[in-house]
Amino acid sequence: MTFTQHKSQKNANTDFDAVIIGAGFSGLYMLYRLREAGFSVQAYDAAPDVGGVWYANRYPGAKCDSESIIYNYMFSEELYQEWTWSSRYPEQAEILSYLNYVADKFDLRRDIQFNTRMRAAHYDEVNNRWRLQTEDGTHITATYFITGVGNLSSSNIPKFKGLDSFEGDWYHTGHWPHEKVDFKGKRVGVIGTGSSGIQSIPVIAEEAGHLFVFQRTPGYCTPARNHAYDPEFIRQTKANYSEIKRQTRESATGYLHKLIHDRSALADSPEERQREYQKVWDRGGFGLGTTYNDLIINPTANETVAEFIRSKIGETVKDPKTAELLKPTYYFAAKRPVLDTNYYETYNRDNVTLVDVKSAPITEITPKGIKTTEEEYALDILVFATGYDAMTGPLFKIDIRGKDGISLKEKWAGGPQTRTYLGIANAGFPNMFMITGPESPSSLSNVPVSIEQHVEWIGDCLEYLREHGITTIEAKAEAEEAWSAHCREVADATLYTKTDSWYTGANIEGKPRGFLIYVGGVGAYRKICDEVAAKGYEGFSLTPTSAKETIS
Ligand code: N01
Repeated sequence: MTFTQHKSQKNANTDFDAVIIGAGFSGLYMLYRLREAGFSVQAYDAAPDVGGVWYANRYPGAKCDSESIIYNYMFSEELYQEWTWSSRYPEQAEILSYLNYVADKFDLRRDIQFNTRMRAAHYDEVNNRWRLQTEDGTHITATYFITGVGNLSSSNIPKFKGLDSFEGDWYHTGHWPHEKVDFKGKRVGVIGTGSSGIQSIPVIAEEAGHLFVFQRTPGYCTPARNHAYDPEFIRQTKANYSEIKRQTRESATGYLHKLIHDRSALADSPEERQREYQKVWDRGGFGLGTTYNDLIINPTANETVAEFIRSKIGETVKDPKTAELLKPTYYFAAKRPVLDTNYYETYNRDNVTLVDVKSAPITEITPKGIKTTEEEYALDILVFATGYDAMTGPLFKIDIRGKDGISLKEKWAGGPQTRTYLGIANAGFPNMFMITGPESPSSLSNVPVSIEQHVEWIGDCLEYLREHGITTIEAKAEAEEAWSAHCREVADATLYTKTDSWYTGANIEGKPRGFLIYVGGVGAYRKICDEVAAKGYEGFSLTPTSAKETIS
C-alpha cells in the first residue's frame, strides 16, 4: 500500500458523535480534543493531506505574518517544547511540516478522510441528527456538525472576460501547484497587491524576464525584518511557555505586542511621533498600529501613521510616478496591512512595471495577455493574487441546511450583518458549531489563538451536554440578534467599517456588506464566551434527551 492510498482510505463507519470539516489548524485540534474526551469523531478534508490553507498556499514567498513562536498550538506544552521554529516568520513549508508533525504525534490521520469534499450537511429535525453527503455520494450521520473550513480558503477569481482564451499558464496564489512554477525569462503578470501579491511579487521579480504588477489599490507595508532565530531566544521562549500562552490568550489580538503608548497619537508632537513610529519600523513586524491608542478609531491620528508609511515609500521607490501610485490613501489598517520583504525595493528593478488598473481597469484577458482600457500587455504567465470570498465563502461551499430546510446562505442573505451567536453557533442550526466563524475575532487575530479558544469552548460544551443528558443545543434568535448588534456597535466605533475590504465583504461582487469580524478583543471575547458557558450556556436552548427521540 502506498502512503497516499493509506492516507486516502475511507472509514467504513459512517455514524459519529461528531463530524469535523477541515484538517487544518482548526480541524486537527478539534479532532484531538473530542477524541481525547471519548467522542467518536471523524474529520473530512478535500485535500490529500493535512494543512488546510497551508497545504494549498504554496505561492513563491508564502509565509505567515504572525511570529513563529506564537503561530502554533499552545494546548500541549510537550508539543511546544518539542518543536523549534527556524526563523521569526514561518514559511509555508515549515508550517506545513509543523502540522504534519502534530498529525503524526497525536496519530490524527486515522480519523481523517482525505480527498473528500463534503457536498451537503442537513439537519434532520425528527431524528436530531446531522445528515451529511460527500461529493462521491457517501452518506454520513452525526450528532454534532463542526466546521473548521478556514476563513480564507475560498478563492476569488474575478470574472474577467476571456480568461478561457489565455494561451499561457495561470494560477491563483491560494491553489498553487506542488511543482515549482518556472518564471525564468517569462513575462509574468500579477493581479492584486494584498498580502499574497506583496509576498510573491519580490520573489517572482527575481526570476521573471519581466514582471507586470496590476494594482488596483496599494497596500500599507511595513518591513518584516525576518531573521533566523537565535538558540538563546528559543531557549527563553520555551522556558516562558506558560507566560506566552497566558499573554496571547488575554491579549487584544492574540499577539504578544501590546499597546505601546496609552495616549492619542495627537498628544505627541510630530517629531515625537516620528521617533516612535521609526522605532517600531526599525524593529519590523506589526506594531505600528499599536503605537498609540487611537490609530484605528480617529481619522486624524490614523493619518499620522499613514503619512509615515507614505514617506517611507517615497524614500524607497526611485521613480516618483511609481512611488505615488504605491502610496495608499485609505485609512491605515482598515484593509489588512502587510509585512514585506523588499516589496517597495522591487519597483526599482528594471524588469518590474507597476500598472495602475484603478485609472485604467482591466477589460479582458486575451489569448496573449491582459488588456486594460489603455493598453494590452503580452504575458506568458498570469498570477491571480486576488484574494478570497472570506469568512462566509468557505461555509457556503457546503449546502448547509438547518431546521425547516433553511440554508445558511438563505439565513445570511439579508446582510448587512451576518447573524450568529458568538460567531460559533446559529439559531435554526442545532448542534452545529463553527470554528472561527463570522462575528468572532478570527482573521483579525493571531488565528491559532482564536482557533484554540473555539475548539476548547466547543469541546467543553459537548462534554457538558453529555454529562447533563442534553441532546440538542441551539442558539436563541434573540441572543444572536444581540450578539450581531454588539459586533456592529464595536466595529462601527472603528475605521474598519469605513473602508471597502474583504473584512466587509466588499471584494466580492453581490456579497451582502457587513463587518464580518468581532473586534472587541481576543481576551474580552474569551471572557464573554466563558461567562456564557458558566451560566449554563446562556443564550442557547438546551433540550434534554426525550423519549420520542429515535436515532436512526
Ligand atoms: O487577498 P486580498 P490576499 N482587478 O483580498 C485585487 C491572509 N493572508 O490573498 O484592494 C484588479 O488582500 C485587490 O484589489 P482591491 C491575510 O489575512 C495572509 O492578498 O480590491 N485587482 C487586492 O489588491 C490577507 O489579508 C498572509 O482594489 C483586483 C488583491 O487583488 C488575506 O489572506 C499571506 C481585482 C486581493 O487582496 C487575503 O490576502 C496571504 C480585480 N478585478 C494571505 N479583484 C500572511 O500571513 C481583486 N483585486 C502573510
